[in-house]
Amino acid sequence: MKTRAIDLGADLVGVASIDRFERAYEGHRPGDILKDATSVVVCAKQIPSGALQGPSTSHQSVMDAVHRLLDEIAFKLSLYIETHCGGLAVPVPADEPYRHWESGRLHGRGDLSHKHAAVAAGLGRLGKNTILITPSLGNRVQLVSIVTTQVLDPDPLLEGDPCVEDCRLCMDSCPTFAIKDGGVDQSLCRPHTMRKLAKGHVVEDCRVCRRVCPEGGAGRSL
Ligand code: B12
Repeated sequence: MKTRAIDLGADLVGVASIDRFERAYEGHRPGDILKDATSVVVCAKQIPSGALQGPSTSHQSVMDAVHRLLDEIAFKLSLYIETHCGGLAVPVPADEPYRHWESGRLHGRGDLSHKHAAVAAGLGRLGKNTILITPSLGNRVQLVSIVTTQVLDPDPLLEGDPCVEDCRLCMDSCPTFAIKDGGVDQSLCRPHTMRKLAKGHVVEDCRVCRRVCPEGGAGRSL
């Protein structure tokens, strides 16, 4: 299954057992997505570090492309699991759509949180900016998950703090100081991040908490 995921274009793949999701919000656990779920497969795809430096139009195009690619990997891997391993498999959207939305505080939640699933699958740990840092590709990865009833061997968890000691660059660089207590205040982040361009295109303009992280991608300073 893992070889197939890599053949389909994933750069990293890991497996989590569902007992590792007990701290997830009710309604956002693997069993809420698929009855009798036993495992979650998580795939990561690298993005070019340059996308974080260039204009927001290029960044948005990279985000759209990587999410399409990850959704396709999850779709094909789900079919592979059902055909060759057995059981049912549900691909969880890489980005949108998701069901949970609180309009008052602009707060969304994925049907399953991929970054928490990636930690549970042993792919990395969450940095202070709350996104996943992997040992080989840093934080320059986007993620997708597949929930399945197929019993798969879980990968070992990674230990330790992934951040450079005493580093607070992401928190201090956030223009709205939205990163606090291991979470992000979405009501501060979203209005600043999303920008409407002259022709009406909406792009994610701010990505500073990811760009300044010393645990970046290829060529990162460690
Ligand atoms: C909503 C959302 C946002 C929101 C909130 C981000 C956040 N910190 O969760 C906003 C709009 C702010 C956002 C911004 C960005 N996002 Co976003 N976003 C999502 C989305 C759709 C859902 C995330 C989610 O459900 N979070 C859960 C939050 C709401 O819960 P919480 O209250 O913080 O959770 C707390 C506890 O309940 C507990 N918890 C919650 N669930 C679970 C589960 C388990 C198992 C455990 C143990 C604990 C636990 O832990 C938290 C701390 O206490 C995911 C896609 C997906 N389906 O996962 C992408 C995703 C997280 N985003 C991503 C990215 C890249 C970004 C940006 C970098 C984009 C950019 N502008 O450059 C920024 C980063 C901002 C930041 N510092 O977080 C990537 C992260 C990749 C990575 N390497 O980790 C994801 C995974 C998309 C993808 N397919 O790759 N995003």
